[in-house]
Amino acid sequence: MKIPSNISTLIAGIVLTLVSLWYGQNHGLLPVAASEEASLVDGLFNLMMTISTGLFLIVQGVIIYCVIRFRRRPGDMTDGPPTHGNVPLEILWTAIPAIIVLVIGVYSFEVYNAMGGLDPMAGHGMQAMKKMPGSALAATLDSDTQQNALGIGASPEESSVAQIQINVTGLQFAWIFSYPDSGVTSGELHVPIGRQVKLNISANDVIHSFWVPEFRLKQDAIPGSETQLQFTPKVAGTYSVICAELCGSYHGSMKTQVIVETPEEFNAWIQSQQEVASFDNLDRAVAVNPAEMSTAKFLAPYAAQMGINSNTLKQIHPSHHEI
Ligand SMILES: [Cu+2]
Repeated sequence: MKIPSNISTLIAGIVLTLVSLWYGQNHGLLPVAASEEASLVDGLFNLMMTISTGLFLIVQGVIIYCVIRFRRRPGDMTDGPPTHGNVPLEILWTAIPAIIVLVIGVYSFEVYNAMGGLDPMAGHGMQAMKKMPGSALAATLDSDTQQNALGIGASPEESSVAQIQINVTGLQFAWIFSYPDSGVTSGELHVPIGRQVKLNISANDVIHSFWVPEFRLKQDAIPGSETQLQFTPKVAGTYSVICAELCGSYHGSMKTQVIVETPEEFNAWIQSQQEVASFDNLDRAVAVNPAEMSTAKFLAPYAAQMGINSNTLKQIHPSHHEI
């Protein structure tokens, strides 16, 4: 039985669409989506994956079909027919990519907007910035203040309800996290599930970039200027914090962990860190006066515990931790 070619084209089109739609959702290329914001990025990525799969199958399918269908038969020494372009075809294959690019452009714009990227300076004036010579922009740390730095990761409405603020410092070659609410300083980042986290990111030396693939979020750490990143952790686990900006010879080792845990585990961790700190301070108070020590010297005993070497510590800006 001979199937009419328009019906087989239709069937091929349906199969191609179904395969593309399925693969767009099941490519398995992304790590676990551990923040609320990750699904926005994944939606965009999945759409691009769907379109790419369809295009790949069309292009490869046509090539394979033509190679077989129009192959040279034995004894055939003739030339192919002379073809001088095809205007409808030209219009079609210009219009389709144009539409695809437009759709992806509008969609990614929407995702960026939903994450607050279009209005990073939302709701604040320049007077909120206190610029200090030679140091990072002084961050206003109370939770009710408006954003005063470039940021992404939450819509402007959400940004006023940031629940946990954490100061992140990037330096060659480590990340340091401090929790202004509890006075805890750590070399690894702990965040509780379901609460909005706001990172105030700065750098002491060169440009670094704070990146957690599982959160689908990345933000530069810039010396002399503060940036922000907001997200709501969703899935418990231990993920990598990676420096995504070539920052020197040991850039590749500038890694630490972010631990997403239940609020109870998070509180227990904060408490354990406070106990360690107060115990050490007590010990130290008998021997030396911390106020007379440099930041690097003062932090040295904690360094081993946090996995930071002494060279790294020396680079900590002395004014930075006095908030
Ligand atoms: Cu770095």
